[in-house]
Amino acid sequence: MTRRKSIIIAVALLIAAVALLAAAFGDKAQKSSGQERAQAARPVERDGAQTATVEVTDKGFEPSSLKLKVSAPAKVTFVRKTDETCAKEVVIKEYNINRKLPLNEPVTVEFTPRKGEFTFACGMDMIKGTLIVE
Ligand SMILES: [Cu+2]
Repeated sequence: MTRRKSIIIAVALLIAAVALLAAAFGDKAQKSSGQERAQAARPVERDGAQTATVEVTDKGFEPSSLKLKVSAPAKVTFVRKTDETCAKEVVIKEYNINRKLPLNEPVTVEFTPRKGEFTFACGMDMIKGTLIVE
């Protein structure tokens, strides 16, 4: 085998190894972010506020829990996507928030989270979600 050929083979093996590693790590990264989403969604920082969107679907609030940072202004936008729900308003008792949710109309509530766990719910307190503030 010539030296040139063995270099080509070595490079090909290296590329294959890198591709395998990338596939393995990419898969792992995707899995852990999926798990995170199932636990609690994290807000996105925008204009000095932590922002997040919660949809009302036939499954309830999605995501059903949000992790917020304490004392940083929060803007949470609720969008009701279905008529097949009793969650036509959202209530966050501890923050004196009670807003109607017209179909497909984003409604943003603003508040400054205090440490603890708080419930957001429909007007009858049947469909619920959780704000985890830490
Ligand atoms: Cu309800």
